[in-house]
Amino acid sequence: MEATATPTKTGTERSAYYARIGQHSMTPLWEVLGALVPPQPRSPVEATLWRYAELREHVMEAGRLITAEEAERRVLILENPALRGHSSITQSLYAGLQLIMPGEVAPAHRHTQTALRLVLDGEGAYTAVDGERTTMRRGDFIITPAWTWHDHGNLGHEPVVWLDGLDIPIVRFLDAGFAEKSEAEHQAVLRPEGDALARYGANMVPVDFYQQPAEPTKVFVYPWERTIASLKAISAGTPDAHFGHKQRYINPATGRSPMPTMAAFSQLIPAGFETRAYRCTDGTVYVCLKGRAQASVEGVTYTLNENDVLVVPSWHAVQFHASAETVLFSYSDRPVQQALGLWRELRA
Ligand code: 1HN
Repeated sequence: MEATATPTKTGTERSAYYARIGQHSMTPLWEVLGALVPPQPRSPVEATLWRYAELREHVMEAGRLITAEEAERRVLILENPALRGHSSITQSLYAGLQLIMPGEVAPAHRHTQTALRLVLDGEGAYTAVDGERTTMRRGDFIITPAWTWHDHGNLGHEPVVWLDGLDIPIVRFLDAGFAEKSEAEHQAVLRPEGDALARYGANMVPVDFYQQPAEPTKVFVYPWERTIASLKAISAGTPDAHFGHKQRYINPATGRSPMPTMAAFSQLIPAGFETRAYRCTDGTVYVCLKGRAQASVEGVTYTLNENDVLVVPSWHAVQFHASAETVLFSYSDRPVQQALGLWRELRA
């Protein structure tokens, strides 16, 4: 019979043992159990603010260093300082600022990662998704569903910058990524601009259309004009204590997030309003589209101006105080957490 361990076994004996079992690719659970199963999320992600006024010149410099064609996508990744080298803004999400110069084309490709775009700066660019082009205007929220062909172009006279949000870390975690380049630089235009919104985005769908579970959303553009009109109309009412006036974007054919892996939101916080402390398990990327606000994340204050990006890690308490009427766009991995029964929130 093997001798039972006494609690007094020395650190040296244990280390020697760990080294021996290490030779067999084994490691003791008891050294890591607390970290593996924490009583509540302890995200390594750092709350971080990217100030567009400081970033813009660096983004523009990329326009002089590399062409969109050479780069395939000319993007500066917003990399969380705690996750350098991982191309991630949170553990599950990617964010980047993409620049397209007048006359340029970002060639057609497709991949199993889902992308969202939020247009920030400049006019005259378009993005094409599965045969339909859409003009990109500031504040427009545009989706490139997984495995749909997409290319971008700039037909105007100024540089155009948008935020890309992708589920790259999720797809990488699952080792489920595929990608393909098109032979053609841009895809054929099969339908006129606005077709998807007219057919699927006017509280009606074609008579014989029933969305299939794995089928991508048909509505792929949520124009700023519509978002701001609804937020403004709603803001005549009483703001929610934790959010101000907050809406989530849906696929109207399902009532669910238009992307299986990411949720997107828009909220209006009235001038002078302070939201109460709020935590949720989905680390969230916020973009200030309008106004100016102070964000307090676990007691640290950040000032958000137009086009600034703030990441709030999982289970960090966040509060906003709007100095002027503020509109925030945000996205997170909430649909994944909800599908898995993991999502939680706490309203103080
Ligand atoms: C991508 O396809 C785009 O289409 C942007 O604009 C950023 C980052 C990683 C992988 C694919 C785009 C991307 C990307």
